[in-house]
Amino acid sequence: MTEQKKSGPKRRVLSVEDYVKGILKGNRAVLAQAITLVESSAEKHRILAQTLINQLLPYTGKSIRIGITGVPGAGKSTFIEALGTRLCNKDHRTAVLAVDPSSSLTKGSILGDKTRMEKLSKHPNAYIRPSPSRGMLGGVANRTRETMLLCEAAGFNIILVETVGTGQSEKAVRSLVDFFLLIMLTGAGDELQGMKKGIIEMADAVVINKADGENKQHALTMKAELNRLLHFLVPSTVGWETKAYTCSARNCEGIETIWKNIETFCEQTKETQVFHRRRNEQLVDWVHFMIEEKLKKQFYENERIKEVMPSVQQALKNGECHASSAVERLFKIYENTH
Ligand SMILES: Nc1nc2c(ncn2[C@@H]2O[C@H](COP(=O)(O)OP(=O)(O)OP(=O)(O)O)[C@@H](O)[C@H]2O)c(=O)[nH]1
Ligand SMILES: [Mg+2]
Repeated sequence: MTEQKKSGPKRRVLSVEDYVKGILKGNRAVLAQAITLVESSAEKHRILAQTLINQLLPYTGKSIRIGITGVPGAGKSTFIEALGTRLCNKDHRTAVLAVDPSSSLTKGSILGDKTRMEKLSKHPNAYIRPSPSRGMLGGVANRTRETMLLCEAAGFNIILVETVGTGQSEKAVRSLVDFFLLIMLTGAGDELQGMKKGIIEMADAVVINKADGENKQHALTMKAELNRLLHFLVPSTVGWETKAYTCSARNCEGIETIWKNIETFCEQTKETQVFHRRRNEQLVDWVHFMIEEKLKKQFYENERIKEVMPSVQQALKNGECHASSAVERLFKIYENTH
C-alpha cells in the first residue's frame, strides 16, 4: 500500500530497537519512518540510520533487485503496475522505489503519477515509495540503496527501481540492481545507432512497449532490428544474452514472458556465481563512492579552504594562475590543516 502522509501530532521518536522490531514485523509505518531517517542528511540521523542498517544487514539481500529505465513516457510506471500486480497476486511482496535525478526540480514527478499504479498502490503485498526529493544523483542513488535494504528486511522479495532515462541515472541504477531492464518505444530507430548504444549495453533485457494497435507491427520490426544489434554488443552480464521483447504494459500483454526471462536470468547467474559476484562488486563500488563523497565534503567544508577559495577563484579568472596550480595550492593548504 502507498505510504500515507502523516498529519497531526508529531510521530514518536523511535529507538533503534523499535525500528528493528517494527521493520522485521513488516510494519509499514515504521518502514516509512525508517526510510525518512535514511533519506535525512542530518548527522544524528545518519548515525542512527547506519546503526539500524547494520543491525538489519543479516535480514537483507534476499530479494531480486530490478532496475527499470526508459525515456519519459516510455511506460515504465504502467509496466511496473502490470508486472508488480501480477507478482503480488502470486504472493510475492513487491516494493517500488525511484531514482529521479530531476526530482529536485519536478518535486518527484516520477511517482507523482500514482494513477499509473492504481491497482498496485492498493495491493496489500505492494509498497510504493516516491523518490527522495532532494540531493544529487549519487546521493539519491545511495539513499535508494539503503532504502532497498530496509525493504528487504521488511520482507519484500522483489524490488523494482524506476528511473527516467536521462543518460546519467542509468549508471547509478545499474550499480544498485541485479537485473536491468530498458523500456523503449518504436520510432527510436535512429537512436539505436547513436547515443542509446551505451544504455542498451547496460541492459539485461530490452522491452519495446506499446506494442498494441497499429504500433504492434512496428514494434515487432524493431524487436528484430534490436536483436540483430544486441548480438554484436558486449553483454551487460557475463554469460547472459540480452534479448529484445515486445509488450503492451497497458493491456498486460507480454509481461509474463519478460518475467520468465528475469527468473531464468536469476537461476543461471546464481548457478555461475555471476549474481553474487556482481553484488560483491557493487558493495565495493559503494564503499568507494562513499569514501569519495566523504573526502569531497571534508575538503569543501574545511574552514581554511572556504576562506581561500574565493581568492583562488578570482586569481583563476584574472589569469594569474593556472587551474592545476590552483588545485596544488588548495591541496597544500588543506594538508597543512591536518
Ligand atoms: N498504447 C499504450 N500506451 C501505453 C502503454 N504503456 C503506457 N502507455 C501510456 O503512455 C503514457 C506514459 O506512461 P507512463 O507509464 O506514465 O510512462 P513513464 O515511462 O513511467 O513516464 P515518466 O515516469 O514520466 O518517465 C501514459 O499515457 C500511458 O497510459 C502501452 O502499453 N500501450
Ligand atoms: Mg513513471
